[in-house]
Amino acid sequence: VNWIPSGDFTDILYHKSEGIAKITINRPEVRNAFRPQTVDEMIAALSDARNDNSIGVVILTGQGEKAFCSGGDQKIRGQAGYADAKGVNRLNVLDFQRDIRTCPKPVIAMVAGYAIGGGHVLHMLCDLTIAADNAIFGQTGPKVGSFDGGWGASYMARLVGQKKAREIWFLCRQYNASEAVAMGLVNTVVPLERLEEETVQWCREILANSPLAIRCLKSALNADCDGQSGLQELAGNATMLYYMSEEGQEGRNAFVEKRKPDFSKFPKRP
Ligand code: 2NE
Repeated sequence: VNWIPSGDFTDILYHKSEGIAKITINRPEVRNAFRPQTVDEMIAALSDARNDNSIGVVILTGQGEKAFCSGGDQKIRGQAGYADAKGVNRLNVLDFQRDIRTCPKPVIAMVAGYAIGGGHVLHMLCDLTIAADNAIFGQTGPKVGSFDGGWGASYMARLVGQKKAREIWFLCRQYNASEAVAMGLVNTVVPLERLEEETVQWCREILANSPLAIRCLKSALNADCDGQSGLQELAGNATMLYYMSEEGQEGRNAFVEKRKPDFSKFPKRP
C-alpha cells in the first residue's frame, strides 16, 4: 500500500490510501502508552477520517512490533486522571472510545505485540481485530490501581461471556493470540510479517460492499448494547435515509416554497 502521510501530529502517525485511513500510536518507547495529547490527536485523526468522503474504513494500530498499546501512560498519571501539557488531569480516552464506537465507518484494530490495559479496551471497541501471532492481550487495572467499568467491562462480557470477562479482570493474566481468537476476542491471527497485508485485504473486502448497509449494520449492532445512545445512532441513520428520499424532501421544499406539502403521491406501504 502506498500510504500517504496526512495531518501534523506528534504522538501519532496518520496515513491514507485506497479509501483506508491508518492511525498509528507512535510512542514505542513506552509500548505505545497514550497520554492526553496522544488521545487528542487520535480523536482529531478519526474525526478527519469520518468526515473524508473518500475514506471507508479506518485501521488503528501501534508503531513497531512490540505493542499495539499499553494503555494510559502511568508515568504522567495524576490524582484524577492523566496529566496534559497544562497539568490538568484527564481521562479523554473515554471520548475516543465513544468516537470509535459511533464512527459510521468500520474501525479495525491491527495488533502486534501487547494490547494491554486501556490499550486492550481500545482494540475491543474496534469493530474487528486482526492479531499478529506475537500479540498478547490482557487487563492490568486491578494491579496498577485502575479499572474500566464502561465498555471495558460490559462489552468485554458481550464478547467473551461473563465468566471469562471476570477471569480477565480479576486475575489480570495475559493471553496469547490463539487463546484470544478461541474466546472471541479477536477475528483472526496471522503471522506477524503478514499483519498489514491481511488487514488491508479485510479493508478491501469491506470497501467493495455497500457503505450505507455497513453504516446501518454497525449502528444496529451497537444499538443492541448501547441503550438510548445506541438507538440514537440507529435512528440517525433512518433520518438520514429519509432526508435522501423524495418524500422527505417534499416537506422541506414545501416549507421553503411557502406552500402546503403534498404527500399524496407517496405510498402508504404495507
Ligand atoms: C506492556 C508491558 C506488558 C510490556 O512489557 P515489556 O517487558 O515488553 O516492556 P517494559 O520493560 O515493561 O516497558 C518498556 C518501557 O515502556 C514503559 C516501561 O515503563 C518501560 O520504560 P523504561 O523503564 O524502559 O523507561 N511502559 C510500558 N507501559 C507503560 C505505560 N502504560 N505507561 C508508561 N510507561 C509504560 C508492560 O510494560 C506493562 O505491563 N505496562 C503497563 C500496562 C498498564 O498497566 N497500563 C495501564 C492500565 S490502566 C489504563 O490503561 C486505563 C484504565 O484502566 C482506565 C482508563 C484509562 C486508562
